[in-house]
Amino acid sequence: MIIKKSNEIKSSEITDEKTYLNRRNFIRAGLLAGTTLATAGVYRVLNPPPPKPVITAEIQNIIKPTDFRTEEKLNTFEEITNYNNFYEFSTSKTAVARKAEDFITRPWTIEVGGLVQKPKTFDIEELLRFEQEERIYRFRCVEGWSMVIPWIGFPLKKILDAVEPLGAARYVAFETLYDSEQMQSSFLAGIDLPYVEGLRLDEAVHPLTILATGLYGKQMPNQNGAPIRLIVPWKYGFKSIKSIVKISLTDKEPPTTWNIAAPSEYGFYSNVNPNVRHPRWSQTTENRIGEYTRRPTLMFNGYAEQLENLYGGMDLKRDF
Ligand SMILES: Nc1nc2c(c(=O)[nH]1)N[C@H]1C(S)=C(S)[C@@H](COP(=O)(O)O)O[C@H]1N2
Ligand SMILES: [Mo]
Repeated sequence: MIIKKSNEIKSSEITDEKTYLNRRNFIRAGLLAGTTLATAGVYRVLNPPPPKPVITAEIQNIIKPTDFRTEEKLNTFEEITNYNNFYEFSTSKTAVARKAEDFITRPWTIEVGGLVQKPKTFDIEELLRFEQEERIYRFRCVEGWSMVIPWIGFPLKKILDAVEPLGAARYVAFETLYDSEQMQSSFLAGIDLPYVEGLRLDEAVHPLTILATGLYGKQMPNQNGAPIRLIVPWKYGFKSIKSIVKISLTDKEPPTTWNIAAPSEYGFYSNVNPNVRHPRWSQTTENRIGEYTRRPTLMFNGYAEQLENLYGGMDLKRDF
């Protein structure tokens, strides 16, 4: 999650980019002397094709509650599906779509267990038969960009209720699929896999917290975390773990991927908070994808009123 604002890019780095581009031209020239086959192969590496348009099945009978929807302008389907963080596939936001194109998401199950009365493995087809709702939420990445996304899904509480948490359960741990055959990001991603995340149980059962099965009325595109991912709109985007295969109720705060990778930069709570700097950049404003001027970041990403007393007594300055 290393980002640079354009005004922080040094001219030396820009020169590097030019040298790099010249080298590409030089390699291309050299290829003219090679065989047609090799030329074609290397040409494809140097000029990756644009991602194919995403086509996923429609989700039927979506209900559209009047609450849970911001009136702000939606980001387009193209924006939402071509600017992604999904380190298992690539650390480049614009490359994830193409790298995840052939990701296999059927059959797919989520195992729900731990401190529960009735552990259960849910099949994705069963979860898609739950009543599906549209939730139009702001989505704010800790890197300083944001979008407005019309998610489809259902409250996480629905599956938690079904397994009947025991009294000792206080947290919920989530895990993403890790299949090194299909997910070939470089070791430079710098995070341990599988990707893991967690919530406090009261955050997990909050009505704003959903398991999302799609967006724009269609099943989840691979690059956005097919076939099912978490959405917690008042927290930084990295809490919203993708392509979930396992959920466990626990009595201890579960480990979380970005906290393990950089504990001084990413905490467990990670509530959106314009008053708490990331150690390397301010969080007071954000770049809404598609807009030219930065807009102010809202406390709890604009969801403070709906959270009621979730963080009563907590020192929000230390909540990063
Ligand atoms: N498994 C997994 N989940 C993940 C990530 C990831 O790299 N792997 N990236 C996170 C981050 S940093 C963000 S901002 C969002 C991005 O979601 P989007 O691509 O749908 O916008 O996914 C989050 N969930
Ligand atoms: Mo993010």
